[in-house]
Amino acid sequence: MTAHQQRLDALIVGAGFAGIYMLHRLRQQGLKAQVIEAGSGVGGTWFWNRYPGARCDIPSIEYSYQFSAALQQEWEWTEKYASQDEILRYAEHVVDRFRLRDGIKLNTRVDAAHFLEEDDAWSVSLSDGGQITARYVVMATGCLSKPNYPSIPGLDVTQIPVYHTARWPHEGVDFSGLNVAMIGTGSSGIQSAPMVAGQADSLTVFQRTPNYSIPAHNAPLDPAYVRDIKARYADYRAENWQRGFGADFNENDQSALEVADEVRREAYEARWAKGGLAFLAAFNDLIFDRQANDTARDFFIEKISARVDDPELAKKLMPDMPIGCKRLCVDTNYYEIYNEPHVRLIDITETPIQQVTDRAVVTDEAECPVDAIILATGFDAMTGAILDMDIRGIAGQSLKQKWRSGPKTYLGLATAGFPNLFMVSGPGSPSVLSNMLPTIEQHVGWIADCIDHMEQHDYRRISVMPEAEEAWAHHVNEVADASIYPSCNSWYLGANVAGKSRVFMPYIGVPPYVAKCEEVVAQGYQGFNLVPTGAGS
Ligand code: FAD
Ligand code: N01
Repeated sequence: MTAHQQRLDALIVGAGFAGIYMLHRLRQQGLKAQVIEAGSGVGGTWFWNRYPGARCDIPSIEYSYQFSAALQQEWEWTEKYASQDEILRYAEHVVDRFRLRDGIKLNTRVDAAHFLEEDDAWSVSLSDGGQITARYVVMATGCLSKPNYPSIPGLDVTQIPVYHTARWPHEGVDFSGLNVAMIGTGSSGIQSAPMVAGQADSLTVFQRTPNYSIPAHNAPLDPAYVRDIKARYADYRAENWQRGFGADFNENDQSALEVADEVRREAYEARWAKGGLAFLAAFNDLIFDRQANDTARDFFIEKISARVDDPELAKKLMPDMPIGCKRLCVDTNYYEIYNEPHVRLIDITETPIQQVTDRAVVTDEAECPVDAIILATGFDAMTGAILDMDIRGIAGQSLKQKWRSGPKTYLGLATAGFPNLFMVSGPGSPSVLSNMLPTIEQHVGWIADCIDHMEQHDYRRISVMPEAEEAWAHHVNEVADASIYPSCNSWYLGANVAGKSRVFMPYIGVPPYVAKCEEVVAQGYQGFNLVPTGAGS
């Protein structure tokens, strides 16, 4: 075997929070494991998304690992919602603290992974020409890691500098004195627009769909609050596992429709004053009942009106989809920028972008001369990064082919026909509809335990039973169909990417999901087929 041909027990793709913890767990179990990461550093999301204003929207006290009580106690977050650079420092710290750096190969992409049936192992091809054989492969490739680039004539050849929020230059960008165009008004656009507006000579925002956004009210963390949480961190985490999104949203168990108007309004005002995603837990039916949702929508519409001086402009910023149908955005002064004379909104459903030239973004109506373009156009979510690789399972079946009508998995952990291959936060798991650090840890823990089970009991192959996968896909859709989620064109459905199949990808509900994962194990890996060493396939 040459230096370029390596044999491992497990290969992990991606060095975000999922890959980092996966490596730690598998090493603890004595496996020879390695992470392959395309970027030049660890941290995944927090390595790539360095746009101004980038920060988390789940409080950092919760958006952090819980596998090590010592780490939890030692690390000090400075703000309620930590900034990108602080979260990246945390990821770097974890890698050093648990001595993982030598197990991570950077600047290298996994291009292909082919299952060797005779060997019960994966043959993995790397972008540097390297070849690795591994008995297990774990895709820790991220739900939001493949940027979505709009296809606008001229965009790929323009002389105007173009920056995607998810591929932001490490040295930062100084927009002082520049006229800037921003395309996209999702969380990334809404977080960065006020920062860019604060620097640039002018900012023109090109909006396709208006979004709902709630103030973050971000602030330095109160040391007394941190002391209190740290004194009961394990209990606090345990309580949050019982919550629908796995986060402390202070859920109210009443229907929005069963309380008096004043009570409902008071509840909304209180949540608005606090800020953040917990607004959606003001009542138990906001994401399940359109009429209940409308009450929250009316409240938001009023708030947008109050934040934007020009009523015509305010109207353009008002979404007509149910609130929460696309991920609720969390902002600092987003709507207020439109009260400034140098910020302009162009609704591209009225005046579509025709092309980008070497000096301007040209719409049906006008030419908008700009010096820089920001693409806040999001991601090919949930499946984009996995399907970028040539993955071939039993009988050479390609995953792209298998998922051509939408992804199918069992529990978002594995997919039939691709033995010994696991996914962290795969489609069909709560993933993006949860506080992702805990649910990443839950997935990593499940996979690590499963591999340990295989090693201890001398199994050489684990594969998903097709009927278990079908039943799970049916269940994921059944739950989604009872909610407001499928009612708008969100990335949860793949609707933001041209040609992508419209399938609702995440699973709604952390507690029932975790219970199902535990039950599957308790029933002897129900829905999986385990093949002992020495037995035929
Ligand atoms: P990622 O962090 O995406 O890491 C995946 C890694 O895999 C990347 O580094 C990528 O380069 C690498 N990779 C992919 N394909 C290959 C390949 N073929 N070869 C080699 N390497 C590859 N979630 C929350 O719960 N709360 C939040 O507040 C929150 N804020 C967010 C803010 C932003 C701006 C974004 C974009 C997402 C946010 N998320 C949030 C979701 C976030 O993606 C997850 O919380 C989490 O960081 C995902 O970690 P991960 O390790 O699964 O994936
Ligand atoms: O991406 P998005 P994002 N022409 O897909 C528009 C997490 N996150 O990077 O809605 C014109 O939400 C698109 O329009 P439309 C979080 O989970 C969290 O902002 O498809 N416009 C939309 O307005 C989030 O949900 C934070 O009609 C085009 C925008 O671009 C997820 O990541 C911060 C277009 C994309 O919005 C993705 O967020 C950032 C085109 N061709 C991200 N294509 C936190 O706050 C797309 N658009 C923690």
